[in-house]
Amino acid sequence: MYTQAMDLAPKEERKTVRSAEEAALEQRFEARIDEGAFIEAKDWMPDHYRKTLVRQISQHAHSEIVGMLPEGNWVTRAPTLKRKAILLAKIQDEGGHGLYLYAAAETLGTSRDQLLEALHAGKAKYSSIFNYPTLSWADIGTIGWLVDGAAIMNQVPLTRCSYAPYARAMVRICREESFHQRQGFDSLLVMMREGTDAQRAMVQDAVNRWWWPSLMMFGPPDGESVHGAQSARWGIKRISNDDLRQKFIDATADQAKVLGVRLPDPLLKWNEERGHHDFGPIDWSEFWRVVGGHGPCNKERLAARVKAWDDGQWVRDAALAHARKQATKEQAA
Ligand code: FAQ
Repeated sequence: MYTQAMDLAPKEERKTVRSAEEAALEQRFEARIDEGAFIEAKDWMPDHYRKTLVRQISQHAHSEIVGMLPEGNWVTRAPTLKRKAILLAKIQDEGGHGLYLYAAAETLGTSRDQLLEALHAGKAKYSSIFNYPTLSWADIGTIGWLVDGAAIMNQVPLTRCSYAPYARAMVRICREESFHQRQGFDSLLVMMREGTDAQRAMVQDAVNRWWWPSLMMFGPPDGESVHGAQSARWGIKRISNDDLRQKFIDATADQAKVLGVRLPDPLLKWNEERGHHDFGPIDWSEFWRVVGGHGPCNKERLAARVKAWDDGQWVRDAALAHARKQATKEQAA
């Protein structure tokens, strides 16, 4: 009698056979990465590559969703109907980005429920920037200019990420973020050029508060980046944290001149020899405090997300009940 069990080698031998197979698969995977090929959801990939992607994509998705909160705070207080419509559209875009990204993470075998559970339990990270408060209307323009500006700088290289479903999601996200950055800049430009002295002061105050946290969005310095080298090796990150931060500073310093605002760094200066701006030290203790859950709004942000999830339970229940009813009807027909 031939059974499947009889085909199996003893346990130890099986392990060696499997690991030899795995070594060959890994070699092929690394060769494909070296060729610059894209990896699709059904392709074989090492566990560590999969986990790295789930970690980064889920953090990214959570950032988009939590990122709706600081801006949502100003929907009812936008100064004109036009600005309110633009803000609403922008916030909806961020929600959409979160959904594409959760879908991209799901292709790696982790469900959206699992990802959200980790967020709500305070185990998953999201971008440090969204733990700062939005104190005035100028904060909204400044988020568009600086926060979306930093997001695009970081995300354009992700359109060439080796994991194809993430790269594809990033193409559309980057197009929308670019519109967001321009609307923020436009909103500030109007205040700076046509506004009162008080409005100009409001813009300067917002820029003073958001500048350093925006620089922290790119993550810790390269020497302290835990995942940076491996993610670069795998073609997940194409440009390092420090190099992206420098590119952002160079681009933004020129935009600040057009706006007529001062970036709050007395050491910010063009360095002809380097072909880049020099800048002052970043307070990394503040960054780690915020990432560790002790920023100005961490508790409030998490509580708002948990409440939204709990309040929405009846909608999810109703949708599932409706789907079940439809399926039963179809079966009966
Ligand atoms: N905040 O080893 P690395 C947006 C953590 S979307 C919190 O260098 P990695 C749109 C990092 O996770 C903004 N944590 O990490 C919008 C790791 O901890 P772990 C989000 C941070 O992954 C605009 C540890 O530090 N964008 O703004 C941060 O190689 C306006 C060591 O760091 C993305 O997520 C941080 N800033 O590089 C929405 C883009 N930085 O996981 C609404 C995709 C680092 O071991 C309104 N992500 N950490 O526990 C990335 O490109 C990367 O994940 C980095 C970090 C560059 C963020």
